[in-house]
Amino acid sequence: MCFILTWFIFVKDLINHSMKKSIQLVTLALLVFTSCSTLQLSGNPFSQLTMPSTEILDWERINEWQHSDIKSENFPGMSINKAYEELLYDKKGKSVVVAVIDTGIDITHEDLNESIWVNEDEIPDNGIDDDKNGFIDDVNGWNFLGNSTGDQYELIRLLKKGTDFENKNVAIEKYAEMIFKEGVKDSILQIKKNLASDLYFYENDVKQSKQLGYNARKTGDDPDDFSQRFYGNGNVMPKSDDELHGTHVAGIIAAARNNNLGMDGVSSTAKIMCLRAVPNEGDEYDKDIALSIRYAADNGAQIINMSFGKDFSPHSDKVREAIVYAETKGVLLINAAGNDGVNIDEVFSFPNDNFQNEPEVSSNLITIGAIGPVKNSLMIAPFSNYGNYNLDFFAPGALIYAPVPGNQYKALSGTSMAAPSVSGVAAIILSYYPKLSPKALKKVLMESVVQINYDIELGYDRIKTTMNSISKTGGIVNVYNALLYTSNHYKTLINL
Ligand SMILES: [Ca+2]
Ligand SMILES: [Ca+2]
Ligand SMILES: [Ca+2]
Ligand SMILES: [Ca+2]
Repeated sequence: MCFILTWFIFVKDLINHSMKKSIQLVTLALLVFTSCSTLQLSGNPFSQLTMPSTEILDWERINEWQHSDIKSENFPGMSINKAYEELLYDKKGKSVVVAVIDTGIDITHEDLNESIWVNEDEIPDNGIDDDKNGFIDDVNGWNFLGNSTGDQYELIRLLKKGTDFENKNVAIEKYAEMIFKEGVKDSILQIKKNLASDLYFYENDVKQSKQLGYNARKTGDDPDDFSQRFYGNGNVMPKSDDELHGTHVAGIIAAARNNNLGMDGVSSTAKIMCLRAVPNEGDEYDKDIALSIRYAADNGAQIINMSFGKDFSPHSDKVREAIVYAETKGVLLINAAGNDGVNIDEVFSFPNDNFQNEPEVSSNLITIGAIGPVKNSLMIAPFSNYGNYNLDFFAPGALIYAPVPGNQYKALSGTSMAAPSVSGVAAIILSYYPKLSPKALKKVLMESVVQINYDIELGYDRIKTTMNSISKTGGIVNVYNALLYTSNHYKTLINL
């Protein structure tokens, strides 16, 4: 399921909160120099925000807020522009391949087409697997969904199979809630009676997906048979007008910077490998996700963005095996925490790097929550999931303006937007320090967050808490700090 929301939910909160104006801090000019081999940088990291701000939200600059400097500007941005201007202005970075596992991506978009990964060893549209990787005409990635658009939720697929599973009662309740909204009275009773058969006929595609007998999969494979690996096709474009999620996510990472079009992506060197595996409606299949991770790892991706998730995952072990495999190939995975406003240490969300709070199976997955454009107690987006064990840190993910198909742009909110913010930051670090392992890169991002050391209000009920209690690091990603941290600790990091 795509982690996306309509943006006005968040705006409502901002408007209701009174904010006063105060004085802006002044940015310090910093000295930058290079050495012969590894890039050495110097500057002053900014490690914590100790006081909430009372500044008024600057709506004029809202479309670029995620790039602003958390120390000197009015937004809790990732200090992207500051890093480019003060640390990287005369340095050329290497290109970094970032795989985006998502819905289709508009690779022809005016602000994105220069940033799409190209499989140089594959001749397009000749019906031949030129690079012999098992995928025919995979020029920009792969489409594991074939021609299908939406699909069912995993809980419906599980109930449909009639199999007994651990969370069956929870699944029944959720399904009952869903179809109750569609007008099915006594929905729990109905489901219990009719688990293996359809409740009644649904008319359109979206509603059909709630029918137990419906099968949206059009790829001809068995989604539970992981030995069937080559299905789908090489066309990674969106299949319907409302399939905009993947383009937005890719744009946040890699839309062309400073080209007077749309907006700036976080990374100027990222190349997007497109993996269409997340249905526009309903839940992704574990098999498509595991195979997408393996495709990315086998075909040169260094980072994988995963802006999706679900509550039920019948083959979560296979996905974790793929995550472990990706680590052996040097790949870092950035995972969105989800938009249910829940504690994911209690309500488990998939994919994840552990099973029910057991130790992590790998050191290459980071789970991200969303913040909005305010430096005060309401900075955690109210929809964002959280968790002291399972959520690593936060990143800008509300009111993020980015490309959508057809040369258009839109402001969207969700942890789906926070994850690619971090993928872009990771791409910047790798672009200048390409030898870092995923474990080292994760350490860099975790250690260099800006910590929030004042009380925050969590969720729509505004429960008073601290960033430390709701995440592992208690902070927000920051590329300026991360670059300096890498430069200062390189000798240790390179051995991780
Ligand atoms: Ca191929
Ligand atoms: Ca070919
Ligand atoms: Ca642009
Ligand atoms: Ca974890």
